Amino acid sequence: EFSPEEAQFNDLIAEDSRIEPRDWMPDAYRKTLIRQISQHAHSEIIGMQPESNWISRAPSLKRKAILIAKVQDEAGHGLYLYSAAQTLGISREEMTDQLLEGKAKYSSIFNYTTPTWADMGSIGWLVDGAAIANQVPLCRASYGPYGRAMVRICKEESFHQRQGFEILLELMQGTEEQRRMAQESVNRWYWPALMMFGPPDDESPNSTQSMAWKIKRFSNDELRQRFVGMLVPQAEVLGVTLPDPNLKWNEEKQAYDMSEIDWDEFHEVIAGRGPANAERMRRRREAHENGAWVREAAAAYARKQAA
Ligand code: FAQ
Repeated sequence: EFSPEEAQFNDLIAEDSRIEPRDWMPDAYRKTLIRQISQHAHSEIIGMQPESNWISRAPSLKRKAILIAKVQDEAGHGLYLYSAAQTLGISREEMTDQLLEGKAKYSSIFNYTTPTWADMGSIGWLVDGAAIANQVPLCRASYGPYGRAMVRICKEESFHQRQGFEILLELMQGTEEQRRMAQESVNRWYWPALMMFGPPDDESPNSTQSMAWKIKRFSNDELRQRFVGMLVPQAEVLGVTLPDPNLKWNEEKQAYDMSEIDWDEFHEVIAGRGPANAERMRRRREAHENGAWVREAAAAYARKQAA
């Protein structure tokens, strides 16, 4: 027998309605949302680093202005998401501590380095592309504040994806050396981008419950397939090769056959041993310490206003 609150929660989920902050919800629902939304927020904030690496070296004023705007958008996404998580009863300080103490995860993808300008193209095309494929269904997540934050975030990610595609298109229409640089970058980002969707379905401990609660609408593998299906025609337009010799449409399965993802690499990166994990965390801590005076000043101002 369900309590009246729990019965109401179940009804709201069943009728595809939304759960709002003041509604009763099971502790485990609250906990998994805090986990997913805060990790998502941390990803947006740490995700500023790989691209900020190129702001001072963008090849033109126009590219620099676009890149600054994009990196700023990611900061904004982090802030909406922290706010959405706060409606579940966790404070911004707690979430920040969890990240800085290495207890909270953030997306594996941001632990890869950006040695060339073409990486700005690959991040936009592949990383923002994967983010959109994963996040468009999250616009319908059962928790209201998360779904609503996603709507705006997805609009901005679409612009980001186009600008990345356009960087690669320009390089692919350039010199031999530029084309080589674009292809080399796509080779490095393709597999890590596919890992963004998470472990395979049979090794995804959270999926079944999150799908039953309509937080996730599709499984990790379903979204990964959908993403690859999006990339194939776009790669043709660009003239780049996706670095998987086994990538082939399978008419019978109505899905792409592909090589096995290197899950050891995925687990290594999540465990903190990827190419740039240490550097990302070092810079995040440094930025947090450098921002201490801002937090102190804001708190002092708030106290003064209240008095
Ligand atoms: N990296 O049971 P599942 C962006 C963890 S886009 C690290 O399948 P779930 C935009 C997972 O947390 C990137 N950890 O988990 C941008 C769980 O660990 P836990 C951020 C991963 O939650 C673009 C464990 O493995 N997007 O920032 C990863 O049902 C350009 C087992 O996995 C989001 O966060 C991974 N790739 O499904 C910014 C989207 N995959 O928590 C700047 C929202 C899995 O139990 C520049 N999140 N794990 O300790 C989601 O959709 C889901 O959380 C998934 C994982 C699909 C990521």
